[in-house]
Amino acid sequence: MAPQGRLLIRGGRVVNDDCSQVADVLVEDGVVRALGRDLLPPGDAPRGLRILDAAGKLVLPGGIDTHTHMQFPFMGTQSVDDFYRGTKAALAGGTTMILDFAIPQKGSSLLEAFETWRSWADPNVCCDYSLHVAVTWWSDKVKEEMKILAQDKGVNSFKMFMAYKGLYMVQDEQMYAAFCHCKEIGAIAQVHAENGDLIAEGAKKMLALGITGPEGHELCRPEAVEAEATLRAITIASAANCPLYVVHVMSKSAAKVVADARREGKVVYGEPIAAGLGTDGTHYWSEEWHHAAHHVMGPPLRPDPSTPGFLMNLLANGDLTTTGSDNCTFNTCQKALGKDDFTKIPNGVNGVEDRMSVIWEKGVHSGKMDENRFVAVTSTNAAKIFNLYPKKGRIAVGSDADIVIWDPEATRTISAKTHHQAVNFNIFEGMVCHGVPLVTISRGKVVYEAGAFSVAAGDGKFIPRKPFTEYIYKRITQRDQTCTPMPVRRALYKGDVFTLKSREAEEGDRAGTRMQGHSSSG
Ligand code: URQ
Ligand code: ZN
Ligand code: ZN
Repeated sequence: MAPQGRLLIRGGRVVNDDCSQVADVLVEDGVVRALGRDLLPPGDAPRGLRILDAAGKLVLPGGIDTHTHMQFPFMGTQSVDDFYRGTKAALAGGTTMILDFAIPQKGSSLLEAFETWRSWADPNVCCDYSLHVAVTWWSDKVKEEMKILAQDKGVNSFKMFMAYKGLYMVQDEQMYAAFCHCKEIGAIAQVHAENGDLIAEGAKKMLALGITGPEGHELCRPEAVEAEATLRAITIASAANCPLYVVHVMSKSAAKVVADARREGKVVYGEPIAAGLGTDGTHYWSEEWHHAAHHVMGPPLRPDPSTPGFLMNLLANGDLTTTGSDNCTFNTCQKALGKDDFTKIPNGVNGVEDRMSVIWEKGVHSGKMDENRFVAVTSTNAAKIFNLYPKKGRIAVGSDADIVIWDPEATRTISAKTHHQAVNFNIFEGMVCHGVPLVTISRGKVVYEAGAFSVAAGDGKFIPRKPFTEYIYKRITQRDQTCTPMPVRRALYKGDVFTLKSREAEEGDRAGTRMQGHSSSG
């Protein structure tokens, strides 16, 4: 086989978010060098050039999964898909970049968390990655570290949890301070939007009622708990004039809140995830405990079976913007930590491998979106929001050669028996999906082809992201310049002003009144 430095993807339909064209794509040294018809004259291919025939197939920008938790230490255990297995599985599904979360404990350094996550990921990733960082507490040190992360470390997104009371949850005033600071350093604020106080109370109530199984997880955090927090986060972000990104929008009501806010002109983006688009919360009522427990995640999947279709409609029409997977996987024995108490079931589901196929099946094959919108919601929009565009999320001269040759007609059946993830369960088990990645190219190399990998741990790279993404910050700056409230100029008031009494004088007055009361009644 020719060395993988040069590739010619011939005759496919190249799909970007705004147009499609039949063209050849020449890849060299990890980037797209040329794009056009008949780049290679008929005859033998030059030495060192590998030709991939893409006739009749789609050539897409590799997927960007905006939300993963690989090898995440959480709820007393650690998610089983580590940076190696998780990113390898991502490639098999047509995803060529993930954005994971570095999450410090309360009181701990954000910078140290960032370096820890990098030390786990750098030697192990098979595809490119970047890191969001969570703000789980607030202090001057946190503020300073956010600035360093944004200016020197390539982090332009910070996540606040409104749930996980006592663990990661922050209060409204801390969120307001963090949002103001995000805006100052040019970052986008992200929220896990659920009312953590209500969840804690609801969980106590369910356990008191004897509901200890996975259904209790949904019952103690109904849709309103998510919708209320979503509206609160948007209100706080708007007060700070800070762009906001709502991670894992799981319910119809929360999605409507995001859609309404966008129509009111708020700079807010909503991210549904593969799980929420592909399945629903009726599984919590399964009589098989392990089946129900494997669907436990926060916010939960919703029992209303019309939810996935509704979220997909909003994703198709632009009310929702990007897609992640929130891949945070635990094996059955780990889920069983909560066999007698649903609050102890580690939260999280799979999706990093299947996100692209599930969205193709439920979004494009269903007729809700076209191939261009598919590219927008699986890579381009994320690249724009997180300042990776046009290196990522586009096939154009100069872009990174992260490319998928996609067969829109082929089908595959999702199963834990055949998936590449480490986890022993798949929430999409048995789903037949049109839309199959035939070849995945990462950093200009064929890394997955016909079911076989040719990639090693550490082949992926950390991708730093600069602050003040124009795509979102132009609007924010414009608002600062033109919408800052101005005082009304008016003539000075010259009339009388009521005299406020000091506290002592008021207390004296009250004592006097009491004395008078005594003497008149006595
Ligand atoms: O909330 C999250 O995003 C992580 C921490 C856990 N996974 C989940 O249940 N969504
Ligand atoms: Zn979350
Ligand atoms: Zn998450």
